[in-house]
Amino acid sequence: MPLTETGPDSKIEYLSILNEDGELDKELAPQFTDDLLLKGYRTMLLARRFDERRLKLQRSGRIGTFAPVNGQEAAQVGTISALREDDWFVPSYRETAANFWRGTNPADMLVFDAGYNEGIVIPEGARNLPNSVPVGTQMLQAAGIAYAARLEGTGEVAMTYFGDGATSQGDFHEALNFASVFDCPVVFVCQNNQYAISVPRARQTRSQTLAQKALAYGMDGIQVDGNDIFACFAAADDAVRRARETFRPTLIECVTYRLEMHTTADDPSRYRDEEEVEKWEKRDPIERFGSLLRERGLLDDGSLEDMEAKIAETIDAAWDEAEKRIEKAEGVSAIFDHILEQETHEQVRQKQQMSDGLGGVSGYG
Ligand SMILES: Cc1ncc(C[n+]2csc(CCOP(=O)(O)OP(=O)(O)O)c2C)c(N)n1
Repeated sequence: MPLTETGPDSKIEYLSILNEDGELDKELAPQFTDDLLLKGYRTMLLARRFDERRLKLQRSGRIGTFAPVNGQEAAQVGTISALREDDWFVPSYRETAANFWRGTNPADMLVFDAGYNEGIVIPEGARNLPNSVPVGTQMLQAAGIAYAARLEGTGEVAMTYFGDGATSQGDFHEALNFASVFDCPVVFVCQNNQYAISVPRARQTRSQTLAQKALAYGMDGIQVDGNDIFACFAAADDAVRRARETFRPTLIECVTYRLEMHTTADDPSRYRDEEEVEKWEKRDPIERFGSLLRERGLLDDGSLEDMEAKIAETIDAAWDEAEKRIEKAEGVSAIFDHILEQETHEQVRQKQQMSDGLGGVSGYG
């Protein structure tokens, strides 16, 4: 029986444009205005400082748990900035930096972190979906949105975000398969931050890359340096263009690292060593991008200080607004409302239990 070659005819490539020493590949580098470069940097820094404040708020009992973005800012800002305003952003729970790029009000995020529905109401006309806390469901929603966009001929694209752990969910495989078979203009952005809570990437899959899973579904896949904002943008821009022109979906694997805990309920020192974290700290996406901006004369100690001061003001104002809104909010048990037209017995019981447990207060703060 003769053996002949079959299977996918494409391979997975790895893209890096701004390397770890801050050197830019001039041939591959996308062209940006100085304003856009600075906007990208500011958004990344805002997300990091916002996390630092949220950690303090959580530790002092003002808000509940949240998932820090620290280390993944370039993967998010690089990819999301390839979208148009009328495209769809379908996030998971860690997409703080991407949310800021999309104009999400930081006060809304704090109201949500404190447990109130009011924080995730989609503003009129916005194409940003709320954070998906169930791992993986958002990928199916993005495929469905993209399918509808193609049928309605709107020319819109959906971009959805998830982690390495989510690639083990059935939803991931169903979403990729559906999107590819039915030509859905969707970009799947996997932030491979090396861990699904305490489960390392090596225990998640034996595949050499996560990007190659695209080939099984007959779509393009690419792996990029997720701490390099230029590589993330270039891959996303290419994928968005393909989606818009041909409706074909793409899987992008951003190789990155979560520098912080999974959520505030997690202690990463129990499953990873300091050495590994230090190795990744040297590849910090904000530092790397910042060095380039300094070299180009777009950033110096003085302008960075001004930027930090404005960011601190933005965060102070967000917490002031959030506190006022929390006082007037419906109450945390309202999370049971607006789900089903008629509540089930079990929902009625759980809602009562929650109201009793919280003594009917309107918040944790
Ligand atoms: C359907 C579902 N199963 C389990 C969980 C519990 N859970 C929350 S986060 C998480 C790990 C997800 O890891 P990954 O997809 O790598 O994303 P990351 O948190 O690293 O960004 C798990 C299992 C959940 N939220 N939803």
